[in-house]
Amino acid sequence: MRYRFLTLLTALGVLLTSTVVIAQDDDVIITVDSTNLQFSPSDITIKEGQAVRFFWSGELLAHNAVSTDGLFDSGEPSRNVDYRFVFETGMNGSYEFVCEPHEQLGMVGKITVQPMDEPQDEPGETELGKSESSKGRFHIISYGLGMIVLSISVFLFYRYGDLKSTRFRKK
Ligand SMILES: [Cu+2]
Repeated sequence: MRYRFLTLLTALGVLLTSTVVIAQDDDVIITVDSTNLQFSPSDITIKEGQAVRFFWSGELLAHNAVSTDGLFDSGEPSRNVDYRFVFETGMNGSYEFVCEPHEQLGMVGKITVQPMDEPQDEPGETELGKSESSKGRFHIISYGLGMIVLSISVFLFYRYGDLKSTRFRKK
């Protein structure tokens, strides 16, 4: 009985952890390319509510990412950076950022943040945006449901397994 409970607990833990990971799935990761003097990608377009994650590790040179208007700043240049910045609703616009030690060498980038409600004169993009976000949501829901079904299956499997072995023992 205790074993079964532990199994359920584990399944539930996996379910919760996976959901959190999936929920951050639409982060856009900006790293440093193989030349070590360029952001990759260096020009991105996201939507309000999305986050940009500046992420690199074990780089040859130390880098940082600082927006020219001072909105975000990953801190001191470092070979290992994991800095996440969320563009909240109302923060649509264009943001340029630089790597301070290598700005002169062209290590710069640009983030375009589109408003939550797309402009009416771009119906094509509106459709694409909507279907993309609903797809993302569907993915989260279906993943969650999948994990719940899996948990129940595991529970039933052990239950059924017990019944079967009981019957077997009787014979
Ligand atoms: Cu740099």
